[in-house]
Amino acid sequence: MDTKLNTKLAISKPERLLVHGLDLSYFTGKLEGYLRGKQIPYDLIEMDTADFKRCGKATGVAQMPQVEWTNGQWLTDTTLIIPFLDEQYPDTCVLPSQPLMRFIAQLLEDFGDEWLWRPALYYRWAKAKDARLMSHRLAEGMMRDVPLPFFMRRWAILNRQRLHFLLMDGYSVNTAPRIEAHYLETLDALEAIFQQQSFVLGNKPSLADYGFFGSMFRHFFCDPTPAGIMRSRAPAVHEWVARMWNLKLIDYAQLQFNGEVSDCTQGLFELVASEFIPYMQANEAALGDKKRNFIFSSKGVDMRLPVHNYRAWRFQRMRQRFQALDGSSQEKLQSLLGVKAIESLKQNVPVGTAREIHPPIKQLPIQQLPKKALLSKTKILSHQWK
Ligand SMILES: N[C@@H](CCC(=O)N[C@@H](CS)C(=O)NCC(=O)O)C(=O)O
Repeated sequence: MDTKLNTKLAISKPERLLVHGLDLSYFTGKLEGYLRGKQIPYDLIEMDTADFKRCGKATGVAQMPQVEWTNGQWLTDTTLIIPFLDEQYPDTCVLPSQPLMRFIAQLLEDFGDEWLWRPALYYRWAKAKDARLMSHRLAEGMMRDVPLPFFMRRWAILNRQRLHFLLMDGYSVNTAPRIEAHYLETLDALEAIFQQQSFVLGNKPSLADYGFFGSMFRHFFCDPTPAGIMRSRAPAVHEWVARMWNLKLIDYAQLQFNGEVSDCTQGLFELVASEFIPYMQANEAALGDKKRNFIFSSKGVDMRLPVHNYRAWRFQRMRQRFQALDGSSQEKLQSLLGVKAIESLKQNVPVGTAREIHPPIKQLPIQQLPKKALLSKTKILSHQWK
């Protein structure tokens, strides 16, 4: 172990991180891209169902990725892990220090994480070719410790994913074209950016790029149907995905964010303002009304969506950050997002954050727990860096 103390947090860093996840997972891909960019050595440990449960017990949240830090400490939730690691390894920060650019990068991370999830899962599980391939991969990967014949493991995972990520997440024959449009519109908006500049916020990679990387890399670039669309419709996005996987953030360390948002990002901000912010607002309102589902109208197409506590917390965090900005930054954001979205961001944040109000959200950036023998049944997939 490297026991050199970080003077700010006095935390010792492990030599290698142990990342529990899957090489087809959205958020594992987001974290892997970031760790590669920062050149932080890690091993990817392919989860099986037992490891998924064990990690969930250790952190209090059943999700992937989950990261073993050191001395029995765990990291969970990429949106908390990234700022934590940025502080630990400050030479290669992806969070802009200038407050307005920082807010924009975090807003786009929210959009990438929470808005593109639905179309990403839709293409994977609604399209026959994609569903066949991915159910095969999950049955032989994550489900390898389930004592059932292969065809039954495959059948079980296919049905589980279709139930949760299609039927319970707004999918029907009527809404399918709109869910596809969420991908196509984002692809077009990103294509307009990458035809002009190398990264979302200019010539330096930032949190905004990693916010898009999970869905764009692990789903839209790799799953057959959306990948075909990306190759023909958005070649600059295709090229950006590959570049993100290969870049070293240290090569960009000397560059500064210039504090100006280029005109080519306009299409992206229109999507954030017209669909994503109203969606986040409707989700929080439904949670306040103690509903489990709500109807969201996406350009006139009604979708029945489940309420997410976690997304209410993300939206409250977004408002807190917006309200902490100075007047001129708020005005600049109004010119990017329009009056209506700004009014939503100005709404009061209830006392405490949603995380405190809704105790099931237990994600902590770092959690002290007794060391457990977690690795007995797991398999190290790949060794990255060194
Ligand atoms: N906010 C979390 C989201 C993690 C997440 O939702 N991961 C997905 C896989 S990519 C998951 O664990 N899904 C659980 C399931 O499918 O049951 C993060 O950023 O790490």
